[in-house]
Amino acid sequence: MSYQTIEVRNATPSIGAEIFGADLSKPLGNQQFQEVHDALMDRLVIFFRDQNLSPERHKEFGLRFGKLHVHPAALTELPDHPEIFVIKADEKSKRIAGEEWHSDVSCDAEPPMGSILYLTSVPPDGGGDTMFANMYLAYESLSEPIKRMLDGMTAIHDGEHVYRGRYDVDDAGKTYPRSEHPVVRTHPVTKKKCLFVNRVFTTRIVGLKRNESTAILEMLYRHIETPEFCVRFRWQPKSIAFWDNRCAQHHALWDYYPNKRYGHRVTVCGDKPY
Ligand SMILES: O=C(O)CCC(=O)C(=O)O
Repeated sequence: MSYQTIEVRNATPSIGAEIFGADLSKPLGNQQFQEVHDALMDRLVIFFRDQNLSPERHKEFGLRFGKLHVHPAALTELPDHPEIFVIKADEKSKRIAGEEWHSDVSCDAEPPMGSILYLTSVPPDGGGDTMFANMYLAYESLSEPIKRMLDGMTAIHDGEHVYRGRYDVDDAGKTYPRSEHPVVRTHPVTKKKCLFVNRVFTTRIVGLKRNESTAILEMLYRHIETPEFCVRFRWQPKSIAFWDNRCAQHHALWDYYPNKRYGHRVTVCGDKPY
């Protein structure tokens, strides 16, 4: 890849890059937008530092990449911005978002294409890093017999056990998304295959006996976490991570209790996996 308006410094050989030369507080020109998009396609997750992003600008930046997603379960904490999902933890938290490896809201029929997380407050003594893993590499490094077995299989992704009662809202009578997706999906832009099952939402592989499904999913979940597929991002206030949910999974580390961590996430809609 060659870039004219930004500098892209890879964070590891397999995933992640830090982007220099883009000021996201201002609208991006077409050339720079294309280069940021290309860097995301190439690196799966991109990082920016020292950005000043109001909720309005955050949404405008997300809108360059597609329609904005509204979370199916969380109460919006910013009444004027239902598209902003607040990420926060403090001494009162009993859990945080993203403590297990996952792809955002994969229970949706059309799961999000990408998520743009902007943190303004990070724990004072360190901690609170986010890990990202490359799902192309996870697929490609499986043996041929396992690839053949998984190609053509589908799995159920369910929001019920994840979201029911989670956000302290009365959700009696509410139904949460549940969808069937290919275990191996094709990325709509790069056309490459990637693994698309995750510990948070995927409950079973369709057509297998329960113990077969559990064993295969557990094998895949452990495989997905292989350190060589991963990058670990250390946040600073005003950092941004923008990840492609179609080909990357992530895991937020909660090693900083009772300290505070706060930010806003804008999520870009995606399409039906195939
Ligand atoms: O807080 C983070 O670093 C990520 C949280 C998360 O998993 C998410 O926004 O999907």
